[in-house]
Amino acid sequence: MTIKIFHTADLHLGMRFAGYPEIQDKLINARYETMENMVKIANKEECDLFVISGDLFDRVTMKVNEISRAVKALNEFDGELIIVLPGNHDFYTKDSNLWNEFSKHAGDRVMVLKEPGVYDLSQHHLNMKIYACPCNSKYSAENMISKLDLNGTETDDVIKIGLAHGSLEGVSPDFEKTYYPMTRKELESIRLDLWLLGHTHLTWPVNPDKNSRILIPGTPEPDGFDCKHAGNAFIITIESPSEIKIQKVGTGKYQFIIKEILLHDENSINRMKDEYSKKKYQNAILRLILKGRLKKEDLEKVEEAIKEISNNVLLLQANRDELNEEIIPELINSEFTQDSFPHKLLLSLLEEKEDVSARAVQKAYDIIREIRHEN
Ligand SMILES: [Mn+2]
Repeated sequence: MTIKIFHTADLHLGMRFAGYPEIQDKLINARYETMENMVKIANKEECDLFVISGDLFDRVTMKVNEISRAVKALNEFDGELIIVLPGNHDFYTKDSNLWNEFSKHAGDRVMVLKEPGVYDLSQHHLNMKIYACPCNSKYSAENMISKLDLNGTETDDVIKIGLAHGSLEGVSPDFEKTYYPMTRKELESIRLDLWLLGHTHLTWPVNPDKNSRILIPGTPEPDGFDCKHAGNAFIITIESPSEIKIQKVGTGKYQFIIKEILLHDENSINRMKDEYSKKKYQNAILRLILKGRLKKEDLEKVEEAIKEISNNVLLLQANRDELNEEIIPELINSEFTQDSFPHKLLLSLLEEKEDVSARAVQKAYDIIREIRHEN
């Protein structure tokens, strides 16, 4: 029997994006839209099982309407079962308002794996056992794998899938070891067919192959400039324990992009304008770090280009800290005392334009300013 799984994690519904007041509502909404979009993809791909490996929600204090909106999206799944693992942001406790409210809205095809343990899915028409390691607090120095009863894993011939949320050594940084730390060695030593993890927002492996047995989908909707991918999930087709196909699918709506651009003339300004006016950047939160030295009139053209790009992308942050006016006599006169050493030196270098490169003048100017600032 072929089983097809849609695997996601770390959607963080309810993330606030306070640093982006202009587009805050759009970013908050996008995460719900991505949830809906993922269910649509899973339905189109005829997945049997929809798995969320933790941090569906950003925090345990979600509003009732936010929780019901999430469940409503999940209830649209056409397959056999949706399983949700509480992560370290949406951890489970007995008095959890979040998960009690969630369960009120969830249909009978939605299962929250509240306690660590082995869940047999045969009553949901799936020849499969889930080894669940849910979180019960925000931080823990120990992972939940030790809580699992692993008797019988060697002989049992159903598909066995581990579900855990936490850091994986060498993949997701966890310097203080407070995020349920796991190691690959530890996971591989347990005879399960597959581990579906969550926690880091990066996708790992970036390009999974038929031998990948530990999977981290990363966040399906980018949440900041640290997220270098466009939002991913995995579709896993299991023919048998030895025949597993893994496919990465794009799921995100918005993307955060940082680019460093060196501007040296009008052409380079136009190239920048043309590139970032393209349709593919319409859903970008774009941070341009502009560098270089330009004539005064070209600096004005940069501002025009910035305006135009702003109209195309979702949000533009232009950093001009390293964009300066070109060195010309007027600039030297305005910055240095008449006939002082730097004034004389730089003007004479400018006069030798034929033999002294613009870069050399630039360097002299920068060094003089550096020394001046140190004193
Ligand atoms: Mn997490």
